[in-house]
Amino acid sequence: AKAKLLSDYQAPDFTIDQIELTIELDAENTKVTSTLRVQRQGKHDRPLILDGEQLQLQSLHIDGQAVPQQQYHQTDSTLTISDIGDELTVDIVVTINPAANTSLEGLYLSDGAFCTQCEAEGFRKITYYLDRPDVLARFTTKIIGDVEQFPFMLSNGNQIAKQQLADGRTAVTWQDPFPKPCYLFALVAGDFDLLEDSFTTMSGRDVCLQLFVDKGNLDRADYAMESLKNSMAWDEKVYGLEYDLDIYMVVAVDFFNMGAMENKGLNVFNSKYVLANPSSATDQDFNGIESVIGHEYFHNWTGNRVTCRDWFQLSLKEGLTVFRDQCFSEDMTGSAVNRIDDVAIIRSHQFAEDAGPMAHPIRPQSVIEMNNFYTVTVYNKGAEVIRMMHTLLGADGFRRGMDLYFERHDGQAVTCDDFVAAMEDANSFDLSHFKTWYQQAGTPEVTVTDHYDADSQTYTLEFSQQTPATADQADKKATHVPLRLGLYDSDGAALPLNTDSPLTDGNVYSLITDTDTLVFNGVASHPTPALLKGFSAPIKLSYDYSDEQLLTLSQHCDDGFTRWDAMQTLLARYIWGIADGVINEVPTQVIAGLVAISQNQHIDDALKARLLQLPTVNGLLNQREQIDIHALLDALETIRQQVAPALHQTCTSLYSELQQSQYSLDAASIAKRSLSASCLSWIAEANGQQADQLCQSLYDSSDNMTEQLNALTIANRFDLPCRSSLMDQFEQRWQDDGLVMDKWLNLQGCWNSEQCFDNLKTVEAKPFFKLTNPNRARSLIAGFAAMNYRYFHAEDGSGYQWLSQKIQNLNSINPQIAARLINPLTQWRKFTAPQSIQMKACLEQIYQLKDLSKDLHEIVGKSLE
Ligand code: DPP
Ligand code: ZN
Repeated sequence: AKAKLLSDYQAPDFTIDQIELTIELDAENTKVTSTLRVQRQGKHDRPLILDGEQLQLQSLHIDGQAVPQQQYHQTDSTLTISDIGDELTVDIVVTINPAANTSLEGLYLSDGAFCTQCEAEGFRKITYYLDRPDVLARFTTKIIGDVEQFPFMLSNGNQIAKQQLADGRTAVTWQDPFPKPCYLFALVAGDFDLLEDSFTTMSGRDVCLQLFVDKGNLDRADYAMESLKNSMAWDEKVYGLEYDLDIYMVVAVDFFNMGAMENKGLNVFNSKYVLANPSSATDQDFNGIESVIGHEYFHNWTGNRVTCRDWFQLSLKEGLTVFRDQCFSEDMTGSAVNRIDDVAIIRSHQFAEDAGPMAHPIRPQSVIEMNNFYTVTVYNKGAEVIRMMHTLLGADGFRRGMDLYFERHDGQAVTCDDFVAAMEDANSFDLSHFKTWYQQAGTPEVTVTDHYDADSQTYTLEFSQQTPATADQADKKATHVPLRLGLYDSDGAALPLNTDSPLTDGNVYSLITDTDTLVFNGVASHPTPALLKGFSAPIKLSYDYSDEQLLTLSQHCDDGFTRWDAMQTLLARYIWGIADGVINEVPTQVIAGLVAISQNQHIDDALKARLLQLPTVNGLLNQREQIDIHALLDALETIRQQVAPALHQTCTSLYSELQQSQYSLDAASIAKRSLSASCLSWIAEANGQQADQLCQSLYDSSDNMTEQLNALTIANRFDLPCRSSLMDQFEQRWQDDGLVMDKWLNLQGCWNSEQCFDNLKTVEAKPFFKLTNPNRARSLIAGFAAMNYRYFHAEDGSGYQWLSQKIQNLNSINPQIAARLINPLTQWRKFTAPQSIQMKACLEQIYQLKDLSKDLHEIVGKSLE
C-alpha cells in the first residue's frame, strides 16, 4: 500500500450533488441501487473514477443506457468509467454481504441489527462513489425490509414516505436536506426500545429527540438523554449554535469500533457511551457518556455543517470538537479536576505517541490507512492546540473567530488553515508562527532557569525551547508556546506580576523564539514560579524546583493543575531515584507533605483524591529513555510501601467519614467516592487484612457499580483473599450483560498474579467473551497488554507472545481493532534488553504474516523502521 500525501491534494475531477439510494436489506445479500447526479469540474477529459471495495457489481447505466464493458474497468478498489459527458446520471446496482462483514466498517450486522460506519472510508463498502469528504451531496435513502423483523428503519434527515410493497416488505424513505459527504451517511434497521423527548431551540423550534436502545435497556437510557439536552442548551449559550433538523436520533449498538459517530441527524453510538444506571455503570462511565454525547452533538456544527476538505484535516473537526466537549464537561461539573484528567491522557498516551514510531503532527502529512490516524494526537493534542488559541485570544476573541468561521464556511469542506485564518482575521492576531503546531510532531521541551537579585528586587526567568526529532521529521523549529505564569511567596501566596514584557490576559507569556528572558520588578524575595498553569501548552517543562517549593505549590497554589503537577513531579523524582538505585528512601518531608494533604480540610475531595495518587506507569515511561521496566515497577512498589504506613491512619478515618448513606450522582458525591477509593488503596497497601474486610463489606453493602467496582479493583490489584469470591459473585450477577462484564474482563486482564496466564485461558473460553466484539476484545486484551505491566513484560516473553497471538487472530477479523491493540508492542524502543529484543521479535513475526491488513502493515512497518 502506498502512502497518500497531504501535499498531493487535488480538487475532485467530478462532483456528485445528489444521490438516491435504495437499500434492500438481506443479511447475506443486500442489494444497493444508487442514482448519482455527476458533474465534471473544470475542463479536462479524465475518466470518472469511483471508489468501491468488496462490492459485486450487478449493473451500470449512464443516462438510462447500459454501459458497454469496454467503457468501464474494475479493480478491487475502483470502478473507472471513460468517455463520458460533463453532466450525467449514473445508475449502479451492487450487492454486498453484511453478515460476513466483521471489520464493522460499511454496512454490517450488530447482534441482528443492521448498522453502518462510514467514517473515514466505509461508504465505499456500500456502493461505488466518490468517497472523499469534499464531495457533498443531498441524500435520499429508501430502505426496504421486513417490518416485523425491523420495526425501525432509519437514515439521515427526515422520514418522507413509508409504503407497504406488494411482496409484503416495507419501504421507508428518508431525505436529508443538508448536502453532506458520504462519511456522514448512516443506516440502521432493527428492533429497539425507544426513549423519546423533545428540545425547544432558542428560536423556538421543537426538535424531537429519539434514543434507540436494545430491548430491555430503557432503564439505562435517561442519562444519555439528559446529556443530549444539556449539550443542545450549552452550544446555544456558549456559541449561539442551534440544531438544524426537526429530529435527532441516537442509536446504541453493541458492535462498534470507536466511541460513536456523528452521522447527520442519526448518531450511531457504542452502547458503552449510552447505557448507564447507578447499579450497572460507574461515575466514570457517566462522565464518558456526557462527554461523548456532547462530542457527537457538537459535531453537528464543527464537522457536519463545516466539514473537512480531506482526511489530513481531521483535527479541524476532532481537535475542535474535543475542545468543545471538554469545556462542556468542565461547565457541567464545575470542577478543576476535569483539566487534570485531560492532561493525564496527554502525558500518559499522547506523549508516547509523539515520541514513538507513529509520531505525526496533528495534521498528518502522510497516511497509508486513514483509520490509523484517529489518534490521541489528532484528537487530544488537537484539542490542546485549539485551547492554546482560546488562551491567546480570550473567550470573547475565540467566539468572534468561531462566528467568522461559520459565516465564511457554512456548507463547505475546508482546511485547518481556514480555521486559523478565521481566528486571525476576527481578532487581528498573527497566528502564522503558531501554526507550527499543525506541521510539527513531537513534544516541545521548555527549560527554565531563574535568577533573583535582591538589590534591584528583580526576578529573571530564562526560557529555552527545543523539540526533539521524531520518527517522521528530523528538524524542528521553535514554536509558539503560551505559558500561564504565577509567582508565589514562601507561604504560597500569589504575588503581583510586574513586567515590561507583554503578557496576555491571565498572565500568559508567549515564548516564540529558541530562547528568551522575562524580568519581573518589585519582587521582595526569591519567589516560587508556576510556569505552566492549567497546562497552558502540551509541552514538557523543566525547572529545577526544590522539594520545599514543590510542597508549597502542591499545598497552596491557586491552580488545581499546578498543585497536582507539583506533587507528581516530587513523587516521580523519588521513584526514579529508587529505580536508579541512587537512593533507598523517600525523604520524610515528602511523606509528611502527603500526610498534610490528606489531612487538609480546605482541599476539595476530588482534587485530594488526585493529589494522593502516585504517577502512573505510562506517565513515568514518557519521562525517560531505555527503561528497565521491572526496576521501575519495583521502585513504585517500594515507594508505596514507604508512604502507606504514614497515610494509614488518616486514610482509615477519612474512609469511614466518606461513606455515604445515599447514592447520588452530584459532583460532591462523586468526589467522595473517588477519594474513598484513593484511601482504600492506601489502606490496602498498609494492611491487607483490614482492606480485605473493607472491600468485602463495601461490595456487599453498596447499591452502586462505582463502589462495587472500587472494591473489586482493589481486591484485584492487591490480590486480597476476597478477590476470587467477589469476582465470582460479579460474574454470576452480570454474565448475561456483556457491557458490564467488560469491567470484569478488564480486571482479569490486569490481574497481577503468577496465575494470570492460566487465568487468561479460562477467561477467553467464557461464553460472554467474543473476539469479534471490540468492547470485549479491548477490555481483556488492553487490560493485559496496557495495564498488567508485570506480566505483559514477563522475563520469558510470554506476555508479548500472548498479545501477538491475539493480534494475529484479530488481523483477519477486525483490522482496525488489531491495529489499536498492538500499540504496547510498538513501544519496544523504550525498554532495555531483553524486553526490547523480545518485543521486536514479535513484531517481526507479525510483519511476516501473509494477508497482513493495511492497518497493521503501516503500524508494524513503522515500528520496525
Ligand atoms: N468522528 C467520530 C468521532 O470522533 C469518530 N468515529 O466522534
Ligand atoms: Zn469526533
